[in-house]
Amino acid sequence: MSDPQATHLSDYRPPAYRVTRTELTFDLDPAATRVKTRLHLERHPEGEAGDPLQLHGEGLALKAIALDGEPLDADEYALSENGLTVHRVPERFHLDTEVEIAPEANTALEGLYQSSGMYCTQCEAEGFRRITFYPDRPDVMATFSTTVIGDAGREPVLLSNGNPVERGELPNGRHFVTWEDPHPKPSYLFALVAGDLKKVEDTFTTLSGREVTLQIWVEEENLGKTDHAMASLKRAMAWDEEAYGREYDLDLFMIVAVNDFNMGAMENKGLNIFNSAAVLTHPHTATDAAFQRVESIVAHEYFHNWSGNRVTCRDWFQLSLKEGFTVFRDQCFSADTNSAPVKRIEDVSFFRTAQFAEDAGPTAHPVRPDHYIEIGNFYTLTIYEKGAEVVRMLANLVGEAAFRCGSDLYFERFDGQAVTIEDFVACMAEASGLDLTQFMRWYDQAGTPEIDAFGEYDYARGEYRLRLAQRTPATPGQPDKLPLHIPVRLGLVGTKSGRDLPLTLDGETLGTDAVIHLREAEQEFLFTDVAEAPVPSLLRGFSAPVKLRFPYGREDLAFLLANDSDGFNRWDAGQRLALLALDDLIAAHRNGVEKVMDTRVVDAFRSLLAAETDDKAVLAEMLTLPSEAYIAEQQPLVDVDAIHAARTFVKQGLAMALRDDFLRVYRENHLEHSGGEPYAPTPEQIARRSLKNVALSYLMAIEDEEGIELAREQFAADHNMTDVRHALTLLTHSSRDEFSEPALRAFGEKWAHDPLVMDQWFAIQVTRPQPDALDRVKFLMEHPAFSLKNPNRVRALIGTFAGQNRVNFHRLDGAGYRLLADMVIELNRLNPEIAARLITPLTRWARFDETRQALMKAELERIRAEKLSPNVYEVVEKALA
Ligand code: B3K
Ligand code: ZN
Repeated sequence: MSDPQATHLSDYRPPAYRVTRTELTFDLDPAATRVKTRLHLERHPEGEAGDPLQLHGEGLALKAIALDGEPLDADEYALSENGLTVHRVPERFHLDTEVEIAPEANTALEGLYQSSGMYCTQCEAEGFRRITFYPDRPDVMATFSTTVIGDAGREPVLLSNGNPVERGELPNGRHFVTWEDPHPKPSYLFALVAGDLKKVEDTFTTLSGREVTLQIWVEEENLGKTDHAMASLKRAMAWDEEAYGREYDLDLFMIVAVNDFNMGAMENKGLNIFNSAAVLTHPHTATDAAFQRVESIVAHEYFHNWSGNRVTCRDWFQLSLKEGFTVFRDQCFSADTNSAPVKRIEDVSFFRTAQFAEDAGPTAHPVRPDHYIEIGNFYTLTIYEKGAEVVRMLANLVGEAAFRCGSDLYFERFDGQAVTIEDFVACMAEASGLDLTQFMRWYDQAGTPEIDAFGEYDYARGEYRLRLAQRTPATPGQPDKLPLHIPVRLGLVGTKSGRDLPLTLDGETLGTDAVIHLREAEQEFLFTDVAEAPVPSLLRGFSAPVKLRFPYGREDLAFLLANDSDGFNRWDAGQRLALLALDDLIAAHRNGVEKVMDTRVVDAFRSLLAAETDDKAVLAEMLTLPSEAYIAEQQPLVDVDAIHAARTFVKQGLAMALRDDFLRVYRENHLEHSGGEPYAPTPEQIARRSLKNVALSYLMAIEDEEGIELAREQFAADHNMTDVRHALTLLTHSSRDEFSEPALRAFGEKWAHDPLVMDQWFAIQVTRPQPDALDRVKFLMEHPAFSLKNPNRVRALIGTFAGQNRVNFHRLDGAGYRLLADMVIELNRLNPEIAARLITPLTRWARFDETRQALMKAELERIRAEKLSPNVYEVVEKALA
């Protein structure tokens, strides 16, 4: 087999033929499903007479083919590994095909497959071609009519996109339902579900007074776990009307929960298919974080109905057009429904850890890539999260009103079309009158821009001079970068008053919080009438996805932590302060010097704990030390063990110094046990739980006897999964196996029937810092609840170990790397999309010492020696390039 070939953006051509209508009939069978397809086609205005008709198709057994009702002779068409070509076709015609596929044999979970006995589909990006021959590209949009035939006993429920228009009985215990989707859509939004499912139903009345039926379809035993998803859906529908003026456009909106699913969920028109982990919740089985994740994913998929479905992407290079924009939309929705500062802190914290690492590694790519081998590899943090940051910058640049006008213009002008990122940005430029030419570079340049900032206060003149220099490092295929248009939101905090000072720049008064525009490689900003010496608070709210360096002293950071009016930057000042202390300790560990705790960190934490704060959620974030992964991001060369030792040292130092404060905070916020209110995922309750659980984690860091007692009680009280899981994690990660072993056993037995809880049980154990973690992974792989065929299980056990247990994954004997490579090799055959994602930690080899580099590369080489799927091939080639 020849090496897989790349597709290039510069090669884009419109399709030669377009499909005006698609009629499908599925006769379901696990081993031999028959798919009959009638395509109504016409030549594209830009196509030429004589152009052959080319259809994608993979793994399809063609049973019949006819053009305008006439069966085609073997020499009138050609079949290949990738599809079907009909040599001569008229200007307007219909084509009938019939193919056979085997859903039960589909372990890649793309196209039509079976999950827990039910049939379901995943077509984005290129799964529809595994269902039937089709121009499987997003710029071909058609109305669909879909008839699904199944066994009335095994598959009483038969679903597809749109509205059901006909149903009936057939001989041999079969029955059918026909669905009609009036909105033209690309094939990637097609969906089919068939099985023995039960529904929960509700309604939503749109702004214009139309009543929409809402259904969530689940297996019977999960009927009690849909309330939160349903409530989230209704909130999202109302929010999209309010924030974007977007109403739902069908009479029926369905969500289906599926156990085997590669991603979180999929926005198929009118029939969203969800990974069960992204929709099912119950206080006893799901944590606060899971409740919030469900809310945001339900909203995300719903928002796609406009940003993605009604207006879609011209080609897959434009993927961030729908994903970046929709992530931005779901982030704003979650900020509005929960604690806005905490939402921003969580998003940025994740972004700076994971996306920065991607941007600095061998798979770095721009928000709009210009080539790919396998588009399935491009559902990345860069496309999604950096794409969302870029839209956020746009929204801040043009301002709220113009952003709304721009989005209205975009949805109206391009409704029913497949468009590009330029089309979107042009609407924003038109609505605001701003020139966004330079801004477009954000879409085309990979890598994280770095800003070096220097400030100088002139007492005599009352001036503050801020110098900013930007530079974007080279990334694969992009050695040289141009300066970007970077909005830097800032304030100058007076060191005497502790307040934001009024800002005057070039004679213009800007208030006390303003955005300055960095466009050049180097630029100077002179603020006048600055009454007192300030500490600058830069990049407030993380106003651009960049790394900003400023030579802050520890006193400056403690000052900002206490005084900054921007909640995000207060948190960030605390993180920076902790990082400086951690740097010293990492160096001490490496040099074998005795470690000393920085008292300024202790003092800063003491003040935080003493202050009467009403935002407990933000306080919990401020009391959380930077993660090992984030600390690693800051180091020139990652020393896994030194980072772990340093972080543990700081945590223990804080716990020893502030033990009584942590105990008090725990007690003050731990109300549930004493007959308090029932669990609810409200911002107030979540804030209290996070704060007391952070406090408990400090007490457990020193294995304080009272702390251990509290953790054991919290576990035994069994009040809600957030508390139970946290307590079990702390016990399991402590050295007190006499307490954790019985607790783990009890938990494992109690929840053996619930795979989503067992995933948490796996994750708790494989993140244990003790040296037995890797053996546990191997042991748990033999557990009856584990299966390599289920992506959630693989992620919970193997993904979590490799991604989150840094000391054990990076063991110096290479056993962690070997285990991961073994799994990648097996999954390469079963599920290439999951296999390719799993490799990520190995691709980061360049960040480690020579010994680890060699071990990691050897495992990558071992993978490369296999017969690889295009997915794994692309990632491994880049990693070893
Ligand atoms: N659009 C889907 C992604 C599915 C891609 C799988 N290869 C999920 C989402 O972003 O909403
Ligand atoms: Zn999406």
